[in-house]
Amino acid sequence: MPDFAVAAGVMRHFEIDGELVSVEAYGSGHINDTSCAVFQRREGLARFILQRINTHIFPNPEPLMENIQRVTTHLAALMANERGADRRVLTLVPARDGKPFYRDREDGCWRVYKFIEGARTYNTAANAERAFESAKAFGHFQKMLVNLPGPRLHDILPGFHNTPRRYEAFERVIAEDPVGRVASARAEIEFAVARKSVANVLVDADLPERVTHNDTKLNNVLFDDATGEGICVIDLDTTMPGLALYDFGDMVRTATSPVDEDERDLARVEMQFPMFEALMRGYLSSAGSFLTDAEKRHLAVAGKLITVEQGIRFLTDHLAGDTYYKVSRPNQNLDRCRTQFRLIGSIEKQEEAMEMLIARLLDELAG
Ligand code: ADP
Ligand code: GN1
Ligand code: MG
Repeated sequence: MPDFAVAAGVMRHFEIDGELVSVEAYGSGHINDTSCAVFQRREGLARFILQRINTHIFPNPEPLMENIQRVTTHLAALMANERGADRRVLTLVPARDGKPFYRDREDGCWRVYKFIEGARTYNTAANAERAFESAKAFGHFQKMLVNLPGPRLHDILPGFHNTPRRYEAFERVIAEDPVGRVASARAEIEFAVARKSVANVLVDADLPERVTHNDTKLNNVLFDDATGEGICVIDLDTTMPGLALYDFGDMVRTATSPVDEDERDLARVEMQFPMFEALMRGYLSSAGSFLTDAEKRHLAVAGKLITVEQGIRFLTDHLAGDTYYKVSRPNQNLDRCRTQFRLIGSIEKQEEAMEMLIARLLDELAG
């Protein structure tokens, strides 16, 4: 988190009147540094989200911010007449030079969003209604972007959800073993290698390219405190061309397990079937109208596939010496990998039931 003086120096470059009174670390993301900045203005206190973009992972903020600007402007226009429209889409605060971000003298890149009040994120779903709401919100987000006027969005991280390429990176790090951790992760490596055949399922399926979010963790939806509605999809860094099913898959990965991603008590990790059903119903309620038959046919495999991909990403980072995801304790990436693999085991036991449910819900939809 930036200290107060640094934050004040940065915030001066944004179109905000008033005086910064406090700044504190916010959220639990693995990539960017997020803070909440409070301003004293004539009308009273006002909060803002200040983010330092991780330029190690996103070295090119211009195209990234151009994507976010185009997407948020499009969504705001489509929802302009809805109740509480300004809480349903992120609003960037421009820098004083008119750009959507500010670059400091050390090449740090910063952006500011209006704070959406009266809403919060959750790391775990707690109940089926929340799972339903999250999937409905992400499906709605995809639906509203089906007709995003051209040109194609920038491909911010090429191959981001190309699972076979993730396997290649995984195999490279095993061969190099840069920090000597391979020997102590044999069981996890074996588990991952045994699931390699699933990696190609979506890339080989000839599915339509869409504008997708690509980081549809449960905690990237803001839920209204009063109604529980999933009101706003946030964390738009990876919104770019992609496959709808990776988004659905990541909902299954993050909303069906009752525990945090780095839980050490693996007995607590499971794919909770009622949550899966709620996700399917929520997603189909908003995305059912535009998904093609080929996409619908692959809904069942998406959760397992993305959980395999995420598991090997965490394992790759552990073997590489924790260079990508933020860690706050030793072996955290290994723990994160283990929860993913445990979840896969639980999905594998329920695959048939998942397929049957999907067939039933698709029949209902076709009605
Ligand atoms: P990260 O990439 O680190 O996950 P996010 O963009 O998801 O960053 O933001 C981190 C946290 O900040 C979110 O989980 C959410 O709680 C909060 N947050 C982000 N944007 C807003 C906003 N506009 N209004 C209110 N809270 C927000
Ligand atoms: C990262 O920023 P955050 O925490 O929402 C990652 C996602 C992973 C996720 C796993 C740009 O997302 O791809 O699924 O961690 N984002 C990037 O928790 O790599
Ligand atoms: Mg996030």
